[in-house]
Amino acid sequence: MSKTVFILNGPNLNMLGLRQPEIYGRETLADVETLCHERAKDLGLSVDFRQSNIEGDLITWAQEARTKADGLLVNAGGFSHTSVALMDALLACEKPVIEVHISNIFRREAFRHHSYISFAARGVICGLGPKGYAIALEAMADLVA
Ligand code: CA2
Repeated sequence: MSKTVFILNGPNLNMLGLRQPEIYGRETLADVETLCHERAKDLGLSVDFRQSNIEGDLITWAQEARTKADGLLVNAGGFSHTSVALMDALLACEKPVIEVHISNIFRREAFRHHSYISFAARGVICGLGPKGYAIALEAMADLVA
């Protein structure tokens, strides 16, 4: 049985590729999903790729991961910098979490430099664009093996 990785994307990531290409590039979230499925296939992983603009959805999915996933990749978008509740849910799910950001949050505004998600994460990848998701999947393959 292949291991399942939830890939959870937070608010505004559905806008990828449609606006602010100077920060987030030209690839859409659908492109990122395709990249993840391709890389997951090579690694023998199964991917469940989701996006929501609603904090409660992300929390519910983190809770669902406790029984339905072996690991999680999380780009919580703006909730990374605000959500103690999502951090708590990720800690409670007791699965390895890797945090991903498309942009380099440390080269941006000071309020983006802190992420609550990092406290629940085994590792953090940022600034490498959509490729960061593929690299995170590679690391996750080792964590769930
Ligand atoms: O760099 C990342 O992946 C972020 O998680 C993206 C979030 C931002 O709040 C984080 O600080 C860093 C924003 C999601 C994307 O928002 C867009 C808005 C308009 C057009 C395209 C994307």
